[in-house]
Amino acid sequence: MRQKILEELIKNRDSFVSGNQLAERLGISRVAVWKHIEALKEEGYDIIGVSGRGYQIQDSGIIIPAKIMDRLPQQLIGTQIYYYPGLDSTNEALKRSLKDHPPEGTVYIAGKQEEGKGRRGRKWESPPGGLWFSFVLRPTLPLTQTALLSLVFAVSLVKSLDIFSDSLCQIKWPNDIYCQGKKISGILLEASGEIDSIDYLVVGIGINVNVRTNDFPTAIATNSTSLLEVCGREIALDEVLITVLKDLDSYYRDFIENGFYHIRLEFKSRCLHLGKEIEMIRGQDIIRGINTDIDEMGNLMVQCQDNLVRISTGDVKILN
Ligand code: BT5
Repeated sequence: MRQKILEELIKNRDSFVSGNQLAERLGISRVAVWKHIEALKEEGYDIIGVSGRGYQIQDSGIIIPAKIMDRLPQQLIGTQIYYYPGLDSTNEALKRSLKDHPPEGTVYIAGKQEEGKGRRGRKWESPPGGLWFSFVLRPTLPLTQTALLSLVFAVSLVKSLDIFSDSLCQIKWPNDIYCQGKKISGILLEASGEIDSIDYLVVGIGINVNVRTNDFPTAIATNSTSLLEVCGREIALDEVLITVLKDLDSYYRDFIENGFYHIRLEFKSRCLHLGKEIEMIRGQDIIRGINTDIDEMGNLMVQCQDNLVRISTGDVKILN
């Protein structure tokens, strides 16, 4: 019933809906309507109530899981979808839920995150208007193969975002998505288990959809963009989500069935710095050279003065 009230409020988001109207449409008492509205507010939905006029929902970017799941029949990724108006981090919330054994492919989405996480303890800005979500997989692959998934999902994301952005997106190794030279999306993989088989993999994806990056701290704002900024108009969050989940599912299946071979070629064709001079920091060393290749294990190959260096982790800085 709570879901139905939410749907009514979203359908009529431009006006107020009175308690009487909701009660009549849904065949419940006004007191029951009031209780459900209070419960929705407690869950974090921004609903205002004005006496004599009724209720109005303030958030335009709400995702209705049932509608998304209807559009994704027989998909592994999106088998179950949960939407929360606000969370600390979808990765953290999904990891907390793992003790209840959610089905593989379960997705957690947040309207905003208070403690969105990047890699290596970095922070991820997650205001309302973006797509912030995580899903759980249990691949029966060794950890080395599982690590390739961050590149696989990056290829999947550029393909999805191309549909919505007016210019082609590119990948900064291993899995940052750039558009017009600025970061628009990032991926965070967290795995647990043994080296030869993992228990679970939580994949977190952040996409700046209807986000104004000027509101980010200056150091981040100068290097980030959003679909809103690239296209100059708002894009329906649920349409982006459906496209992204479909592509993630199909790339995941393709990788499990056919391996990394042709996905690697796609990655290379979309890589922002292949053939360019880059710099990486490894421990105390600075590695500087031409990025000549991405190998079949997903490593970055860098031709330094006299030797070819293989890099498996780190952040790329593009020199020219
Ligand atoms: C990433 O880390 O790019 C992974 C981001 C994953 C975020 C998703 S959202 C859903 C799920 N739940 C989570 O808590 N996280 C995942 P990294 O490569 O370390 O990039 C982090 C850096 O990107 C920061 O240090 C900033 O410089 C920059 N940054 C932060 N927020 C950004 C944003 N919204 N857009 C563009 N750049 C951002």
